[in-house]
Amino acid sequence: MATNRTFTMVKPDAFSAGNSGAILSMIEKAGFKLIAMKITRLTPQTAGAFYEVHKERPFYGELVEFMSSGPIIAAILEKDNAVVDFRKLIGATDPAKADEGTIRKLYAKSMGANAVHGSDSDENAAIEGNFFFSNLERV
Ligand code: 3AN
Repeated sequence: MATNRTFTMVKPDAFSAGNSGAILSMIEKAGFKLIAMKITRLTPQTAGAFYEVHKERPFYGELVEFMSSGPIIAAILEKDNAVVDFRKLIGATDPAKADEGTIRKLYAKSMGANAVHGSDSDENAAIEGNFFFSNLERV
């Protein structure tokens, strides 16, 4: 059964371009409620740990370097069918393949600098939310 929570990040490219507010607005207008949120900055070590599942992928080094290159916003979101609906809202990993009206179509620059993260499963949503937030930091 699908849980009702997912985890997202506004990535360094979107944060530094000043697109955080517009992206969070799209997320809220799509019906997602903010359960936890913070501005933070990953180090190469913490970014490496977060993306541990991609360790064997050829782009791992580039991904870790990019995700630790500047501030991000991390957030837990709530909505029925959150994981699947959020993946639809953000669009394909490659912005060139993202549907019109999706966050990545509007704000992503490339496969790496693709504006936002969205959990790919309920299990990962819980792991990723717990990576950033304690129980005291969420409603
Ligand atoms: P998604 O974020 O859409 O779930 P994944 O899980 O395939 O995509 O990849 C995780 C992250 O790794 C992506 N958000 C993207 O930033 C980065 N990434 C994926 N493929 C590439 C690639 N070919 N080159 C550079 N970065 C990539």
